Amino acid sequence: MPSYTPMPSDTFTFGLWTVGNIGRDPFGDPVRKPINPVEIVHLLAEVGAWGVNFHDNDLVPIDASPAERNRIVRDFNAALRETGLVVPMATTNLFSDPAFKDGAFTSNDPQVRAYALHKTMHAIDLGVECGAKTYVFWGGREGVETDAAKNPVEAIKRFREAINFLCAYVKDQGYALRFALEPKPNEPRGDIFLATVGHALAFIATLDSPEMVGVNPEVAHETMAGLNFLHGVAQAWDAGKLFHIDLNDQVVGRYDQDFRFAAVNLKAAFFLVKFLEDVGYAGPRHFDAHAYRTESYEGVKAFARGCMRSYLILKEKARQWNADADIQALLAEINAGDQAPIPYSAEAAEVLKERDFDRQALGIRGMPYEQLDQLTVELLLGVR
Ligand code: GCO
Ligand code: MN
Ligand code: MN
Repeated sequence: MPSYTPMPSDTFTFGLWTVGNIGRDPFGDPVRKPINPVEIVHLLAEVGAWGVNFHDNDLVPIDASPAERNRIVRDFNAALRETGLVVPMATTNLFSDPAFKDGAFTSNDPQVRAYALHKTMHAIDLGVECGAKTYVFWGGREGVETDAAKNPVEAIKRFREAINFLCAYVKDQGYALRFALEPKPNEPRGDIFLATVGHALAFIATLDSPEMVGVNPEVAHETMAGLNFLHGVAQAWDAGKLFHIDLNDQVVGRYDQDFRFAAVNLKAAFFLVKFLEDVGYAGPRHFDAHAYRTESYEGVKAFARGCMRSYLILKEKARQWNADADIQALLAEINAGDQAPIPYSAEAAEVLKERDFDRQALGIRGMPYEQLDQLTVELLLGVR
C-alpha cells in the first residue's frame, strides 16, 4: 500500500496566505493569531510541502522601510535554505489597499493604474529575488458593481496595456519569468473582468508577447461560474498555456469557499488529478485553499496534509483506473474503429459527400457510459 507521503517531486506548494490565513471573514474577526513568514515556512516543511508562494505584502508589509524589507527577505531566504523549500511563484496584492477599491490595472484613475504598475514591478523584483519562475495575476478588484462605472472594452484595453508593459519590463530585466493570469467570475467585485479560463485564453492571444503569458486556473473559480473545471484546464493545456494551477474545492452557487482540495467534488477532483498525471503536467501543484475558520494551527496542519494526501490517493486511484481491465475493455469498445481524422482534400470532400451512411444504425448503437461511470465510482469508493 502506498504511503501517500508527499515528496519534492510531487511539486506541492501553498501560499503564505493560505496556511497563514487567520480566519477573518466579512462577518467575523480573526480566530487564529498571525504567524510570520519564517514560521509558515517551518510549518510547511513540517507537513511535507515542496514550495511556498506569496503576494508581496504577505512577506513585506506595504509600508515597510527599505531596511525592514531587506531584513525580512534575508530571514525568509534563510528559512528557505534551512528547510529546503523553494518559491516557484509570486504575485502582487492589488486588492487589499483602499487605493485599489476600483481595481488596479483597470481602475478609472490613471494615478492608481500607474501605482499598480509601480507596485507590481517592485513585487516582481522581490519574487525573482526569492527564486520565482511564475508570476500570477489575479485581478480580484478588476471589475465593477455597475456597468455604468466602466466601459468593458476600455477596461480590457487597460488590462492589455498593463500586461504588455510588465512583459516588456521582465524582458528588459532579463528575468526568466512567465506570467499566469488567474480568472475568477466575481468576489470581491460584483463582476470581474476575464471571468473564466476561456476569457483569459482569448485575451492572451491579443498581447504583444503571448508566448510569455499563460493561465492559472482555480477549481473554485470555474466552479463558481458553474463550469466544468477539467474542461477549462484541458483547453489551457491544449493551448500550451497551463503555466500553474490553483487546487482547492467549492460547492456550486456558494461564496468563494477555498475548501481543502477534494473536500467537495470527489469525482471531479479524481478526473482532474488523472488528467494532470496522464498528460504529465510538470508545473507546481498549488493548494490555494484555507482551513475552516473553526481550526487551530493543528487543524491548519491537518488541512495542509489533507490536501496533499488526497491528491496522492487520487493519483494512485488514477493509476488503478488506467490499469483496470474492465475499464480498459469498455474504453476500447467506446473508441473502436478508425479514429484518424479525415485530412481535407477536394477529392476526400467529394468522396465523403457521396458516401452512404446507415444513420439508423449510428443512432441505435449504445454507449456503455453508465457502466464506465459506475466502475469509476466503485473504484473511488474502494470496492474494486
Ligand atoms: C482568491 C484568489 C487568490 C489568488 C491569489 C494569488 O480567490 O482569493 O484565488 O487567492 O489566487 O491572490 O494570485
Ligand atoms: Mn480563489
Ligand atoms: Mn487562487
